Amino acid sequence: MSRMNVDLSSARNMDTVQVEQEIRRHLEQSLGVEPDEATPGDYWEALSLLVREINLDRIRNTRRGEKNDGVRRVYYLSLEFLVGRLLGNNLHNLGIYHQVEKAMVGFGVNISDVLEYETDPALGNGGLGRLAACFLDSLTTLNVPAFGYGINYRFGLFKQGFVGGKQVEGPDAWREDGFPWGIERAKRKQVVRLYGRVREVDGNALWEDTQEVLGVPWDLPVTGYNTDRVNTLRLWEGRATEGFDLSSFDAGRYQDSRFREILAENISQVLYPNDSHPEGKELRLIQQYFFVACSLADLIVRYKREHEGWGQFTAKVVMQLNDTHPAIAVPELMRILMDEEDFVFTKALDICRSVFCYTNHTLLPEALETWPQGLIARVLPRHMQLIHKINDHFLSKEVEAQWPGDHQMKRRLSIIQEPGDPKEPQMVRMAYLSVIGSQKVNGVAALHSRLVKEQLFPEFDELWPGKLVNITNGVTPRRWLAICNPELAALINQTLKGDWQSDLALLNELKVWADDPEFQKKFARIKLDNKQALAKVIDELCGVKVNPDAIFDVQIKRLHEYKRQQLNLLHIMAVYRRLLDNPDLDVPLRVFIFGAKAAPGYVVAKNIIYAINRVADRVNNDRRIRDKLKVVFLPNYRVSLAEKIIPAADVSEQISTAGFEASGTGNMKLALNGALTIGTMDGANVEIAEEVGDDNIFIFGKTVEEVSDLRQRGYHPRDIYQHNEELKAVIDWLASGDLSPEEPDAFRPLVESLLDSDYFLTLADYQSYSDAHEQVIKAWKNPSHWWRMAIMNTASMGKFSSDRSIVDYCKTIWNIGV
Ligand code: F58
Repeated sequence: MSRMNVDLSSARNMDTVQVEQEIRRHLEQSLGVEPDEATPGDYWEALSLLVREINLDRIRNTRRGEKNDGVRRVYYLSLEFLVGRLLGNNLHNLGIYHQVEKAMVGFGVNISDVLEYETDPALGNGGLGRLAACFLDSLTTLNVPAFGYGINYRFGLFKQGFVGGKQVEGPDAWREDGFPWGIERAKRKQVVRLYGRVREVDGNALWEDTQEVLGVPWDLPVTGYNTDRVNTLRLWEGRATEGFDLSSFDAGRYQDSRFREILAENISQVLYPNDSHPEGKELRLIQQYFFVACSLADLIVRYKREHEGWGQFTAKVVMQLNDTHPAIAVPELMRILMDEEDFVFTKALDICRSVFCYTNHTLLPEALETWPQGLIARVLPRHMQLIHKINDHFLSKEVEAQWPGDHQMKRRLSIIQEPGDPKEPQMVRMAYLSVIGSQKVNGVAALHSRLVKEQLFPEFDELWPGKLVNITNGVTPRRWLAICNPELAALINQTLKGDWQSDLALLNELKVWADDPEFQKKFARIKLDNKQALAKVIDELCGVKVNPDAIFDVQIKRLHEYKRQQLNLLHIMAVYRRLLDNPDLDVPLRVFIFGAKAAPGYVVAKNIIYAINRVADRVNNDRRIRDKLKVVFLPNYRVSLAEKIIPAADVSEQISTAGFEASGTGNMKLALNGALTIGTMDGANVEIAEEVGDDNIFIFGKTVEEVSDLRQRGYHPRDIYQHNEELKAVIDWLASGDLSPEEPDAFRPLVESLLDSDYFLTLADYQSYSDAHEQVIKAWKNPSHWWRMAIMNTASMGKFSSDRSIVDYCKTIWNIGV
């Protein structure tokens, strides 16, 4: 391949002609096609190769600079990274998006068609994975030396389709057709050991008879906005060690000889979509250990290359555990330090407690990971010993010092949970292991962090005051405004001085324009354009025509009972009935838009999807209501779909039961793009309300305190059902079989969950939610008021940039100057 004609370090300054030459060069010389016969796919590939070339050059420069400086690095360990499509993002960060757009016009090709060609890697479930991607973007933008470490899954989160309204899951072989961003670095492979047994020799622990698998790294360059730094997202892939085990094969143990291959091939095959109940999958535990072991070995090699001895380790390395999924890193580092590097136990624990930090993303008891002790002991025998050792030390020294003789407290704080039923296994609480092995523990929004202290880990907070902290989540304004909503970005550029993309607080200056009729008109026009574009997508995906003049009311997030898509559904059903009762009702047109995947084993969640689709079918085809109401469930919700929905949203549904949504980040993206929130006082909604002011948000429902009061008094959903005529009517309708005549009991899981337990208080919040929707309608009927509110929302989102979150992490947790 011939070299590039321009200097890579100045890619930012490339003009349209140079860009055009470079695209032509790649088409002709890398792909062997003439521009006039090239498809959008070819253009995409040519552009990606061009960007890859620039990134590789910069990655070398970044590394060189770091080696010379002996920098402190952040390692973000996460089983999920929802990076989204990369070409548009990279072009934007390189500052050549517009040149490329123009060059494409020259070739007679629309850049949107080219960008659409890229697969959207679904290497995560939801917010936790997307947060990791926003953080990598911000780390790089802020010039923080950082690595992301994760798994290069062959199959990402399942592809969602609907058959007769029910969710069906298909495989997501996202990189089958090639993915130009990934760079395999076979030379940096690591060996990971599993199973086997531990033998004590002269006081040393020998972990023997293990099975070995290889981890091969696959690097994705991470670019930042307005910086030449390129960080790395290193994803590990499982491979069998060379050859296969001839001795087992000769001895007739064919299964054993194949074992390594099967195991290795399976490790990085699939992302587990388990939600609601953690499945005790051995393979998931192996995945966790596999990526942790590879990552630790890798970063230690890097550390040793740059430093003599271990003296600088805690100064140069900090590892953020994204939830408890990488928690096995704590005993793994202990093992390395004690068994391979001759550290004594207490010193090794001190080091762990300097380099690890843990982010908690949930209070839901069933979502807090535990593993059967026997399973860990079998798969990772040495690690189980070390967990016991950490636990013994913690209970006998630290808990004992704080609460002398208090056995009850020791039982409560033990990493090993004693089962209620002696027949059940003892479980290892990964959250406790993470807290005990970390320097700092953070929640992801102010309310959540308070509840982490008060409800989840009160004893730890008492034992180690100051260890539990808050870092409110954020989102990257590059992907979630500049790139996904270019018209609004252009309006903001025209209106503000300074670069809001690097300093989102500058948006505040838009407030003076909130009442300006001309500005409102432009803002409203942009929203309408975005809604027109989304209407097309809706038609393509759902075959439903929606009117862009309608209110676009959006709920996009994982499907979970605590997020209460069912509350939205009950209200929609009520609205429909109101319209049937009175087709002349003076209400604005409304389109309710859903996007969500349900974990395949989560029965009620899937039932909610089915119910929404059935109601949608009925509503959308009922001429009596004269198109006043439409309901659409967009299939296969993912980052690239979010980028189309969010700029087009008028209303953002953030309606979780108070105390359950740790933060939410969709709430921030939607408000940033001028959608008004209808929401509970939960997660980051609380801080959004604080920023936008009570007049610019629709808050409803029980607060955390009211939820807990109600529970204490005794909650009886059937009482509410009996006393609320409208609510009773819609639930009866759901239960009647009318929506699914061929399967009259179809919605029993949902109806029973609502009437028998209603753990998430859907019925308790129903009336308040319905009233809040009336307020939404009232505001919509007054356009100048509506657009003022919408502008105020965009203008007030400065706090929710992930750049701010990362600065907070640097100051509060990582001890890095930015
Ligand atoms: C989410 N967690 C929180 N978990 O629900 C959300 O409030 C928060 O804003 C976000 O993290 C970022 O802090 C989340 O996305 C998962 O996806 C689980 C991963 C493991 C399997 C079960 C779902």
